Amino acid sequence: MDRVGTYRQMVRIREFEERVKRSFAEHPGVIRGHTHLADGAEASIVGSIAALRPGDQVMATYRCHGYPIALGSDPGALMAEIYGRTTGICGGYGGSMHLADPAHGFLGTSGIVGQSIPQATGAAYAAQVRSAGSAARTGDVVLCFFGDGASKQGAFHESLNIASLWKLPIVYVMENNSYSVSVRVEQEDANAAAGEPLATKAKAYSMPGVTIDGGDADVVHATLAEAVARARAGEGPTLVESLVYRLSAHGNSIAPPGVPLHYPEHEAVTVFGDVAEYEAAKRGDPVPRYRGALVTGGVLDAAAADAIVAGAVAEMQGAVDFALASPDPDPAAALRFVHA
Ligand SMILES: Cc1ncc(C[n+]2csc(CCOP(=O)(O)OP(=O)(O)O)c2C)c(N)n1
Ligand SMILES: [Mg+2]
Repeated sequence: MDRVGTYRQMVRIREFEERVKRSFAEHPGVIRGHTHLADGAEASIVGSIAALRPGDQVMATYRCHGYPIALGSDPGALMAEIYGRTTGICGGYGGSMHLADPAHGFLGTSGIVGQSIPQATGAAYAAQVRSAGSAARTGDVVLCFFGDGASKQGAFHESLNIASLWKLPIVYVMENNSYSVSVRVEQEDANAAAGEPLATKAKAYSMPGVTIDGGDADVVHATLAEAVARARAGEGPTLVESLVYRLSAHGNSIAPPGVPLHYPEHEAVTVFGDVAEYEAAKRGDPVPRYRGALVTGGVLDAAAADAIVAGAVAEMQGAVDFALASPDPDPAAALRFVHA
């Protein structure tokens, strides 16, 4: 794996998310709809996607800005989508929670918890059929990202069952950030998740299941490389539980000034509900952690690392400028993709 390139991608994702977060203060009321940031999950995202090759595909949740960035999508078009502009990656029709860029293998996302799991399983079935029908045996693989909360959905179990039976070329990456909105994963008096570590659920469906430190890009990459190779070789799915931490609130406020937040409890609980836990997570922040590993290991010097950060800051400023300068959609086109 290109470790410097991995660091660069992690920094680009972090800076993109920082810009989205700041957009609510800098341009109040301009972004409509909720946004969910992936700061804290950069190592998991980039380390996973680094195991893919062209032709492979990815599906994810509403916490979705990082994946297309890692896959090579244009940050300007992603930011413009979040800003609801015609130049957005989906023409402004989708917004933050509905990013898709099939040209880069990013099949899409939605606000429905668990949605990626059956859909990615279907995409893996399609990839298997395509491969069987091609002389070259393309062997494309699908990565399916979802949260710890989504593993409580029935669709998770149905999907893993069929994927195992049919040896589908898929890797399920559960990004366990310890929370479903404000419910802790092990909270006994709530709709939490029984049976830890959650990767043990793989056993029920006769597939390998592993729990890893999702804050270490090298560990993530090594794990995914093995799981992807297994899927490509026709040996079937793997469940990877990638332990990450949500360094931001569950979702960003969409409220214009003076209007109450849609979900004020998100802001109150979230990461700040347990200050000590949050501070410990901040100390283990995967982005500076990876920088430290590269600098200490002599792979990258501090000046080069600073240049990567400066490059990402300039790039994402450009993305915001592009979004702000782009036209709003024509209201007359609002029903264009509505089918009845
Ligand atoms: C089917 C469905 N049920 C409930 C919700 C409300 N909801 C939105 S986010 C969320 C928590 C999901 O937690 P997790 O899967 O761990 O993902 P995370 O947000 O932590 O990344 C819930 C319950 C929803 N959007 N869709
Ligand atoms: Mg979660």
